Amino acid sequence: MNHAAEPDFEFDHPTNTVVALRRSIANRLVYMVGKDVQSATQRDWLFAIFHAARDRVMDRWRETRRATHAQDLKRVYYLSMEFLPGRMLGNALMAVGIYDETRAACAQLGADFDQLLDLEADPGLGNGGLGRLAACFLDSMATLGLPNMGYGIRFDYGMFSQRILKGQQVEEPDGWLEAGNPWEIMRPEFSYSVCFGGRLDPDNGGVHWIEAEEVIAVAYDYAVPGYELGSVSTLRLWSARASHAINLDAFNKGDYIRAMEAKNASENVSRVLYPDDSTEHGRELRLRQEYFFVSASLQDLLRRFLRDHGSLDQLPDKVAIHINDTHPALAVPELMRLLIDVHRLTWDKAWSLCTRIFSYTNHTLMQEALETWSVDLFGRVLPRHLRIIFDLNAHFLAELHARFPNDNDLLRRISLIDENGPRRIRMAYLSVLASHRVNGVSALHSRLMVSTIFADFAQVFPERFCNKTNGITPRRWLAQANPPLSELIDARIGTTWRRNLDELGALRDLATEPEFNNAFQLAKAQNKRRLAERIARETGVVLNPESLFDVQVKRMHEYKRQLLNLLHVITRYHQILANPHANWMPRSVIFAGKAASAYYMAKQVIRLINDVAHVVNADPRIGEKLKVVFVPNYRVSLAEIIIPAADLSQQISTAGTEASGTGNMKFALNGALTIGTWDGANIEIAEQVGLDNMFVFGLRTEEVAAVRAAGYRPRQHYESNYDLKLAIDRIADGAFSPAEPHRYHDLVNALLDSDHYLLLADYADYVAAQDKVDALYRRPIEWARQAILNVAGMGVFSSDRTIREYAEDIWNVKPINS
Ligand code: 26Q
Repeated sequence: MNHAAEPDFEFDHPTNTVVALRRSIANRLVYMVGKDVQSATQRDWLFAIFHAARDRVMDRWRETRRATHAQDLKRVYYLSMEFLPGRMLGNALMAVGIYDETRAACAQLGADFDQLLDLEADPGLGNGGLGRLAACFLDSMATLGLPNMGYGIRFDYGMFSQRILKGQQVEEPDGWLEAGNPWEIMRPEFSYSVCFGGRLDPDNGGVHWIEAEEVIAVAYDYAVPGYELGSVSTLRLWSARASHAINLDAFNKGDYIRAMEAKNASENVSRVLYPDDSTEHGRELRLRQEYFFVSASLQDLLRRFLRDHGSLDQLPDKVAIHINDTHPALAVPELMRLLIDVHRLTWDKAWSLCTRIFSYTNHTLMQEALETWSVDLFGRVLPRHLRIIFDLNAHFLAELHARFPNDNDLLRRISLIDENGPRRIRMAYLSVLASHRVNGVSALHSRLMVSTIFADFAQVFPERFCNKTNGITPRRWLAQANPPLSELIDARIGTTWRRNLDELGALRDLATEPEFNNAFQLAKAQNKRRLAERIARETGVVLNPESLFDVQVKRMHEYKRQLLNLLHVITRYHQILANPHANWMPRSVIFAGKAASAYYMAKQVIRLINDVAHVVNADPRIGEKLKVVFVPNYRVSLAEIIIPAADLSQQISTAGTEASGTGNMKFALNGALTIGTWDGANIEIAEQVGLDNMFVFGLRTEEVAAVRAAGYRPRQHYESNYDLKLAIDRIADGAFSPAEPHRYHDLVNALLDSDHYLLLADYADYVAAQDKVDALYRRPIEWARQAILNVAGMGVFSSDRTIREYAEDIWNVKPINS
């Protein structure tokens, strides 16, 4: 390492012994937090440890930046509205390799390490899978030494925190930064002006953007340490600050209060994450958020590029920009604007650079979740960008017209502007048009992508489309979350699976070895006890750790079909009542997940789960044969406790609706068996672990389409299936809501009249699969054998594999040579 550039600039590099760590923590407590052993609160200790850990990441962080620069490497810029990194301290300590040492140092100082770790706020800067995927990708890019930077928004308030009051979801703000954040570093020297509104000056060809309001984007950096400090990446999040220009203007006129109001209003742009992972569209603040972070990020990366390189010609050789779903798609017109209006390139030159720089991942096929913006709203907020999009569209359609002169309907269908009704901009089409690669997130999803929403584009640009099946980082999702299983694996196959997850394949041979099989069961039992204690503490519901832990945790969504799971629960309840002395396999059914605040049906399902739990758990005839619990406030840190404790993983979306799923991978990696539909990455998991080691049920994608095409009649299933009818009738007649018998009227009618996600069509097969689950669980050695085979087959679902594929096929980036 080259630290000694300046002769007098000397400093001490921290060392990693227990003694050195103890001294660092004490130093940080005294000199940074300003406390001593007598007066330190728990949070003071946490912050002192945080600073001591951060010190130990700094050398590699600087070294990563220096090497990337010295080797003049191409960088990936991963643009994402959402990042769900989870708690950072434990992860950093493991990456640096000082987890045990730090714990020992804390013990010597009299601080309770485990309790302190649990005090850290969980940054909820995302809704669900998409944000968590971005975080796994940063971990893998850092571990693989790929030069990169993640760009997003430093929301003052992340995902709301969820409380359950009388069975219903209540949202509360998540002020995760209120007590300060010892990991982030503010970089006010990287501040950029971002403009909104105004108009185009009709002079000069009408392309000058004037009279816009200005907001300042200020950078906050987070170190993302790769495993064993492979390299250290940067997550740069933007926070909005009012520009002084605006304030001074009002202030000079003597209206200080009005100036402060304007300041607040413009800082609102980074105030709060939209807690909706699909349908909420068309809000101006959301558009401003998207533009805000994209504009700052592009200005920042262009500044860095121009500092190091003379000519913009080389931009595609040094810069890859990835857009994570369409939320950052404004990067396309913004890069065009910067290249043309600021850096004075011609249109053709600028466009040719763009189409070599951008790539785009699609995460959903559902029409209602595809982002579009009304032309009117868009033109008011971003007049210059609207003009660029219109010009782009005109160029594109003219070229297409030359290629397909007789197909006017193609031009209408493929246009960036949807003209059926009030005009709207199709952000997904804009993203495809600008990207040299467009990928889906599982094999099925990528196939459906080119046969449905992008069918026309796939005809025109077939070489652009590809698949990159999602993955998860084994560092957080096995090593960190599941110490008992990790230690067991370490003892048998060594520790290098953390970097090379394919090595788990060696566990196949151990699946039937009695000693390993038994130890595997003990590890699971330990995790189940940990979860049962936590659930008892948080909800008062006491689970028997010997019962089968049947788990569905994910966002609440009709397509994910938590209600199908619940229908099975109710059926089981009725069957136990009808036959109380049969030899029932005790089960604990565990739910968790947030519903978008305006999503009525999803909230009703939460309420019904809690109502059913209330009745079932209190029924003395049921006892331990069945327990139901909804664990509040699902988030990354809770997932780390729940997932390792699961016996059964529920992945039961209607075939063709779940783009990939990543929870499915986390459960299998932690030794749960999956009950799942032929959807998303479930299919590829089945291919890896074997159909014999998974409970697959339900209609397949083509069958779903056929059933719908033939005119689906959910009532037929209801009328012809006794158990199903009983379950629905009991919901409808208020058996679970006696104080308000009609509480679930809407929900029942939606099921019987339309059942858009075909719960009733899949019900019988699902219940049959659940019966097979019971039968297998009666044979613990066989169950454990299959669970071990699941773990053993999870090598390909490492996000390291995913990122290597992106690096080679999409970004064309190479690792740092160290
Ligand atoms: C869009 C516009 C306005 C407001 C919010 C949004 C919005 C926000 C978040 C739309 C979608 C999301 C998140 C989507 C998401 O998490 N998708 C999931 O992505 C995972 C990673 O690829 C997949 O595994 C899941 O299948 C997919 O549902």
